[in-house]
Amino acid sequence: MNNITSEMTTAVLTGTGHSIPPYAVSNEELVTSFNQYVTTYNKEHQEAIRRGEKEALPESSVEFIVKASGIHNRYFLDKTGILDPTRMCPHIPFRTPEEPSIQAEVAVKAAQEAIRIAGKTPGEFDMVISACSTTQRNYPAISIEVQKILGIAGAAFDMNVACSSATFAVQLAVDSIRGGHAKAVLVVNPEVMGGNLNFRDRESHFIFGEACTAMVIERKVNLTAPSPHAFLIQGTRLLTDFSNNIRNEFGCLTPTYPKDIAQKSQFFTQNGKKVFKEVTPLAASLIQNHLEAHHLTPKDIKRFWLHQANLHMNTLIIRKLLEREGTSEEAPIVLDRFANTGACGSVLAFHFHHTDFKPGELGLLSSFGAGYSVGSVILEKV
Ligand code: CO8
Repeated sequence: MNNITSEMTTAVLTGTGHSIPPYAVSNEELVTSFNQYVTTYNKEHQEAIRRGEKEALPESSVEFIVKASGIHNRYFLDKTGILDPTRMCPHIPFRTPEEPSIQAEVAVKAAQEAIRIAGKTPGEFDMVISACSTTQRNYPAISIEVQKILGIAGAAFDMNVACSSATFAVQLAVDSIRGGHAKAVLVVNPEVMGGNLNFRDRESHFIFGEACTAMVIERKVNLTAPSPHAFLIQGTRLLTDFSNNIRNEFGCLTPTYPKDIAQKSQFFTQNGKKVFKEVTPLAASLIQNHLEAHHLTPKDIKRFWLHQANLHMNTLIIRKLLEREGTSEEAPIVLDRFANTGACGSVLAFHFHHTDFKPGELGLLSSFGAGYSVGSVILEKV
């Protein structure tokens, strides 16, 4: 392959962007609201609890949340509804089809930053992928709405591989460029989670926060000037392994379910301990195998931008890969501020921690989550 042909089929990440919703919610605020709900519930059911017909609900605690997850804070589109112990669900006013949807709106904000950083204009793109865990509606695709708002030609589609959606979308974008189907791809990850979270569930009420990230992936031949943000995508690897340990039942058959099941089906549920035990080795071995396939070792990697679900998971993955403790420069953490932002986690870690790379240095973006699913992307600074 001559140089020009290879540059036309080589994919480069040239810009990332983000948008964070306006309302910060601290552990203290979440726990106060949760514990008010618990007090009211236990009071209302005190007779049944005394008779042993119902179990008293235990309180949540800030200390537990920090110790078990490393999370201190998260952001949501609304906090009054979430923190109201009689509601515990965000207030998000319904929008008519004539108005931009919430997911498209947050995606456009993140996309505009990524497009600016990449030094491009919307007219230069020919593909949009919206990749995330949450879906505001089934169709028309959010990506097509984003495409319309930004004025992008070509094709757009949505995909969902839960928390791994961003890395899976990177592989699709790279393959589209390699196959000649696209010249420049915009990937957006509009995670709007408030409606799927059960804020009355002690095990999961603290886990998630909302965010949107965006990535510009384009042909290397498009690169005209050196940029602190441009990284060659050396390789991608994906893995899935079916598990019910993280599940959201909501879908087109929900109206046919018995009422109590239909009601519960909207919520995220997980067996956190099992997920922790099973996904940690899965992610570490996929990364290790991916690097080996590229004749690399973890020691060749300057930085791992890992999925941001749990601080201890990331610590263990890095210890397994490097055979020693990692530093915050080797594996930056953003979940303390943003919590688990689904598909956005590893992209946020990249977005805030990549401008110190020198040409030739390597980094690795990895996400893992429901499915189970794991993705790995090797990036080389150009
Ligand atoms: N406050 C106080 N105590 C608590 C609380 C609480 N809030 N919650 C649990 N406890 C207690 C338990 O009752 C238990 O008590 P005991 O020992 O007396 O039985 C004790 O604390 C320990 O509980 P756990 O075993 O559950 O605690 P862990 O140490 O396992 O920590 C975590 C729980 C933090 C959830 C941890 O297991 C974890 O982070 N696991 C990995 C989770 C993960 O990575 N999930 C991936 C999800 S991302 C994805 O792909 C899905 C995307 C979908 C997004 C859409 C969202 C809407």
